[in-house]
Amino acid sequence: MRSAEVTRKTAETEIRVRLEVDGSGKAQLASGVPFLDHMLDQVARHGLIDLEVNASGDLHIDAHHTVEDIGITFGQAIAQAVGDKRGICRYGHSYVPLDEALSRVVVDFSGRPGLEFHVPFTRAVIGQFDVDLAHEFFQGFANHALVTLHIDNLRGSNAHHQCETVFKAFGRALRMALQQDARSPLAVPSTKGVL
Ligand SMILES: [Mn+2]
Repeated sequence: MRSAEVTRKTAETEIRVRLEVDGSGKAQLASGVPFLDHMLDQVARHGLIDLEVNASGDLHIDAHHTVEDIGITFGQAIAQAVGDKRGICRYGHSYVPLDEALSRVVVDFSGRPGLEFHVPFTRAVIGQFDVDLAHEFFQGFANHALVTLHIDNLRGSNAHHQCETVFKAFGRALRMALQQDARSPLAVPSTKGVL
């Protein structure tokens, strides 16, 4: 069972993430940020990850700390669930459209944190959600899952669609990268022997 449970508490937020990598896409989400719940639901569904997120954060200030810290905690949980990365495919990529919008996400479980985030949002907010926070989520994730992550929105005029295609493609890319490689079930996929 590739699963993990991580609780992370700071003066700003308390986050609990439980996940099962080889799940069926069930999600129980209570981040306190409804649009983020909608995005995490996409990651679970399209990544086929069972995902529970509970958060209480300093939303009276804004959603910044909560969204960033959920990215961090989700990244820690993925790293814990995946362990030494033996037998995983390592690389994953996906293109996802939603009407006029198209995004591409490429991930490498390289052991090194890195984020390239190129999403020219056409609006500053989606509902109540500050679009800057999408970057914060993925930066937190990349830093703590220790992945190289390239995120590009290639096209799109509706900011909700732009954001949703990014999260869906992220889920799909995770699924591909974390899949067990049937041809190489015991090897760490690196000539270094370690990831
Ligand atoms: Mn939507």
